[in-house]
Amino acid sequence: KSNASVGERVEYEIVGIDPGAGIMKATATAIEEYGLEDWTLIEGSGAAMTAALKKAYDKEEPIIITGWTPHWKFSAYDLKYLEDPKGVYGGEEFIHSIGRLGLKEDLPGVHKLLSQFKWEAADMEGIMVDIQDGEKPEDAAAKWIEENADTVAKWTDGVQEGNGEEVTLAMVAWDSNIASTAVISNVLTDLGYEVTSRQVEAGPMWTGVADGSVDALLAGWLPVTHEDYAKEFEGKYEDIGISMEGVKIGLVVPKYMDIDSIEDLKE
Ligand code: PBE
Repeated sequence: KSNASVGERVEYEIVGIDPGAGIMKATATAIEEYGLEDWTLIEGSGAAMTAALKKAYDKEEPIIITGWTPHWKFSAYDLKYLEDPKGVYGGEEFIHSIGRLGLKEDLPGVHKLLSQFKWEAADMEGIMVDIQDGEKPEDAAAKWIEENADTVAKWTDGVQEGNGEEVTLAMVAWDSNIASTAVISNVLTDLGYEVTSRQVEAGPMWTGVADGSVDALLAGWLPVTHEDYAKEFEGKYEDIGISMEGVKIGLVVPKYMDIDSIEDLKE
């Protein structure tokens, strides 16, 4: 068994997430570019992926997942990205706040807040860890806001308060997006807005902003992850600004696996 290839040991499966995620599209491209025709990308969800990761990790079994940073899994487990010499997953990614057209005119306070919303991977990861440890997203967000009043004061600087105006944020149940949406919802609520977060799939998240049925999304990962969505809806949304730099997507494995590169999946 020890002579078995990585492919044999994981049954030629890469554990993916929801089919609309950019990382799924990138992984389909990786399978093509690296000649991994024998491999299957399994569709599921972020929660199913982390459950599979926990199960394998606890038994020190091999597993390959579609992973991204920031994410609590890197705090909970010793993991590594597989090198991607062909650059299929891009390099440094950025998280953009994307608003519907007309948001600035209709809800200038919300627009200004999003244009000033900027934080670090460690901030988001701390909230993700608390949620993973069992805290409700709104409680973890409230705690973070309390402990980071200076940062939040920069976001809200000069922001017009609300008077019960409704704001709808579209989000996908990615742990990272749950954290960011909880924080911004909390800040907007404190400012006097009436916030609804609408959980959808990635495609509908972008569609909702583009057709104006939701006000904004906080998980616009660019330039690579959501490139297709950004192109498809070009001109139908406003890129309000970058909330986080230095984020990343790729194939992730436990450090105890003796492979380092996506090329090692091909034998
Ligand atoms: N993610 C988290 C998303 C963007 C945010 C990396 C899973 C995606 O792949 O589309």
